[in-house]
Amino acid sequence: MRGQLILIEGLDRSGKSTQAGLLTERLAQAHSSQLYKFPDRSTPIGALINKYLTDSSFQLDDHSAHLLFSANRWELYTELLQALNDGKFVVLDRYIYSGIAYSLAKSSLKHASSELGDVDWLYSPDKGLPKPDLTLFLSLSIEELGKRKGWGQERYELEQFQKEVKSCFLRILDPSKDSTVHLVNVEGKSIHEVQQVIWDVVVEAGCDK
Ligand code: DGP
Ligand code: NA
Ligand code: NA
Repeated sequence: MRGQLILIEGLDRSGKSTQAGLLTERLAQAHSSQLYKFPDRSTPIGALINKYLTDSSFQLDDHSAHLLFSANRWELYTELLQALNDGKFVVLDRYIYSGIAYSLAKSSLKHASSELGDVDWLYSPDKGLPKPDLTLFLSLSIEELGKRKGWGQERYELEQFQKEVKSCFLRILDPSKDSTVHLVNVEGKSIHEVQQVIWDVVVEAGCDK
């Protein structure tokens, strides 16, 4: 039987990597589980993405960057699909919605996407990747994000840009249009409290079985 594919999305420093790790451990109590983090900086394309994120003097056209992040997901496609088909429960730390939201937040790509009819161009390179059975977006205020440790080290970690990314995420992740999407408000909550809320959503959706 195919395993479940559960995605945790959120802004930088929203705690999604911590929560994705904890969810993977929780699922491991009853199943074989595996965590994939995107971007995966350990691959050939991931190394280029890492350079783009950490070296501000390294320039890439926004369209090229968009395609590279998608190509990075395709690098792991065969392995990920195999894991699911083997019955593994797969947790994703970022995926296709980060791909759309971070690009849509750039004025250059807003224009490109509207020319081609809404966000078609932005979605197209990810078409064919397995769709998550459940997506959780960890939501919190930009003010709280700014106070968190390690903020401001990489390319996208600017308050104004994160604001824009947040509104793009909320535009493309609409629980009223897609029942697999859930918004989780993590404002002021401890790691343990957020973990519990996430687990409740996973159980409610039947994705623990
Ligand atoms: P992380 O390792 O999760 O902190 O992600 C690194 C940065 O890359 C973060 O600012 C979010 C951004 N990012 C993640 N996925 C994508 C993507 O598919 N496209 C773009 N443009 N940015 C992404
Ligand atoms: Na980051
Ligand atoms: Na992270």
